[in-house]
Amino acid sequence: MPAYNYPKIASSEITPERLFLNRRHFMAVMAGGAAAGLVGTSAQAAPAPLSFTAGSFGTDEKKTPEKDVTNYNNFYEFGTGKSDPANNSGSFNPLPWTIEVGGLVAKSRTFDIDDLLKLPLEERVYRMRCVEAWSMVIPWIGFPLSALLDQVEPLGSAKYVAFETIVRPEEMSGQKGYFQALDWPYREGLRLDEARHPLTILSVGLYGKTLPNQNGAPIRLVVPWKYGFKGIKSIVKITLTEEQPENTWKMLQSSEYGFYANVNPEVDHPRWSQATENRIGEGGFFGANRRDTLMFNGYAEQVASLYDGMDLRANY
Ligand SMILES: Nc1nc2c(c(=O)[nH]1)N[C@H]1C(S)=C(S)[C@@H](COP(=O)(O)O)O[C@H]1N2
Ligand SMILES: [Mo]
Repeated sequence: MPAYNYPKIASSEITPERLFLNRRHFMAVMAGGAAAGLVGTSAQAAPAPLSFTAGSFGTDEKKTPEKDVTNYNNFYEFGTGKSDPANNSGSFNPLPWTIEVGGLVAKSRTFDIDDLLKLPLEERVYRMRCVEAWSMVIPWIGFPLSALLDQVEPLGSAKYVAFETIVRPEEMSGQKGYFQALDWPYREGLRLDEARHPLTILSVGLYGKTLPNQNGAPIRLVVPWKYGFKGIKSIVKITLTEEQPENTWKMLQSSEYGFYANVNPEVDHPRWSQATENRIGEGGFFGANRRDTLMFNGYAEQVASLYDGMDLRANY
């Protein structure tokens, strides 16, 4: 697949300072040009058509074109550049695939992706707002996370749900070599009531087909009222816990990224405003055409009550 060209935001604008003070990072940047040519491949199997019904909670805002949804990505396991995931994930094998679900549950169980694909699938057209202040509207296909949680029967002591991405350096170029951007596995977590909220889905597809590798094949989380980094990709493990789990971006820089990560235009990131966003495809990188960011990414009516009594200015 040819690399797509996008206006570049300097990485220093979006990534914690700490990364850029790291000598290993400079080495990786120097080596980047050569490496990109070696790992790029177009061997990826074509996403397959899925059957699904129209889901609830849709937005009728214009969908972001499929070529943008699948070529402008964050998936650091394949590199830190926006076109790295599309260019470097061609030899990643999302099948066969299993997800181990355990921890504080009555019936721990390993699910096969083939069985999950047999659940009733719905299309959910959701806004997605990245913490870097760009956004998209994406027609996901998936099922409510609660449908999977019901099958394992969480115990009364379970308060949180923790997620992990696969670690497979042989197929994930960002997980091998001298510079590695994050501590693997990529980790995320939700409070159990957030996880059970009907807006929260496990997605297995987009634009009518199974997920492309770069979007988190074969299964990823989508939580539309939170910043995009909560939407952990290529999940292999789900654990119900009593304590609040760790999450990757908070672990890397807790002064900039939190656990809740609810989209909130009134709480700026320490290094940039969260009041507005660039809807990809609308030319809003440099001031003109920027959209106002909505409280809870426009899903306040559905989710605000989850946070009654919490200080929303502090819960990033
Ligand atoms: N495993 C993993 N999941 C991840 C990421 C990542 O680097 N690794 N990036 C996150 C971020 S920051 C965003 S904005 C979304 C992007 O999803 P998309 O590329 O499908 O639009 O994936 C999230 N999930
Ligand atoms: Mo993001």
